[in-house]
Amino acid sequence: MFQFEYMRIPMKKIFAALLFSFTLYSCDDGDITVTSFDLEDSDLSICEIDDKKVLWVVNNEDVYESMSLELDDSALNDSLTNVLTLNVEDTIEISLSGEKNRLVYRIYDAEINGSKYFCQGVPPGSPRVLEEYVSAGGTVTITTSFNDLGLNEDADADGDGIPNAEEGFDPNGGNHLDTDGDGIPDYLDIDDDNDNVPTASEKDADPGEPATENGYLDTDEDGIPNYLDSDDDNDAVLTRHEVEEENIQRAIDENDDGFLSPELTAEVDGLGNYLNKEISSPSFEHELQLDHSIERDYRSVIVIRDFNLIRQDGSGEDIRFDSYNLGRLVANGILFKQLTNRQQELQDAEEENEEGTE
Ligand SMILES: [Ca+2]
Ligand SMILES: [Ca+2]
Ligand SMILES: [Ca+2]
Ligand SMILES: [Ca+2]
Repeated sequence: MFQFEYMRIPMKKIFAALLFSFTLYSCDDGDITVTSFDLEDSDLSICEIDDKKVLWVVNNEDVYESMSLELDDSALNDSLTNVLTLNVEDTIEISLSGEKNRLVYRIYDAEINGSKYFCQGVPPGSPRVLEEYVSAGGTVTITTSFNDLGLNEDADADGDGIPNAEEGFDPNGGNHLDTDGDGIPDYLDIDDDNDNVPTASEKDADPGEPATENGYLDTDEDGIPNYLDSDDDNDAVLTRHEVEEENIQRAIDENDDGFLSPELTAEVDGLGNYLNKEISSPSFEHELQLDHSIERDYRSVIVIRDFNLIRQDGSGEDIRFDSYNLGRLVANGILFKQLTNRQQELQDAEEENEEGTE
């Protein structure tokens, strides 16, 4: 709920205040009697125009209204319009003052199309604005977190098809499972056993193929599903050493997740030699690892504190808010770069080398 200051005072006074507001609005021409600001805690949309980000929500149900927040601040992400910040560590605070940062509430005479209205340089002439309130003062706080965490069925931060709950995700943080010890916890690791076959391409068993109790492919039937088994055919040669270096390099260059298909690595009967225990040589020893970058989902919650909404018709109406929860903005599929410990080591060594030769 929004918090008018008078919400905190005794019942009799609330009644008086409600009477007062009824009187206030009943003087209006037309039939507008609703000024509830009941757009709180909404799912927000965003667009960027003239270097300004506009967050907005509209309601076309019983009254045509919108709440929009315009922000122009260097603390916000400047390269992706659909995400406010990638900083999940700190809360961003923006002072809601001046022309550039402001909250605006409007009532219109007809249905409003938010993306047309807020995302074009000049707002269309129709619908017409009947009432407008603009903020004075206040502080916007933006708190951003990952929106792909948790233990529900659908939460799968790395998108490898195995939900966080099955990948040893620790909801309290700090103690996540890391099967291959590469520094990336399983719930963020697209290759959980570090064998260079992405989990997504080695988890599924076709009908008739050996599988674990949970239904995951287990070629060598040792009870460890292929996606957690560094030697899928149990021929004592690691899967990562049964695939040619140049195939791995091509996969990294092209970011082609399906590269370790049996076709590409086939030796016998269309079966990759990493899945064929009869073929335990050659062994292509190398240290290459797949690109472990993933896409992640973010959620920003926007709360505005200590401000007034001032009616723009000169009536002097001025409503005080202690705290207004504007809502949340969800941004999906944002590139999240990550390196395994080994990749980090190699990168550090390379950088040191470059510095040495300068
Ligand atoms: Ca994983
Ligand atoms: Ca793997
Ligand atoms: Ca196995
Ligand atoms: Ca093997």
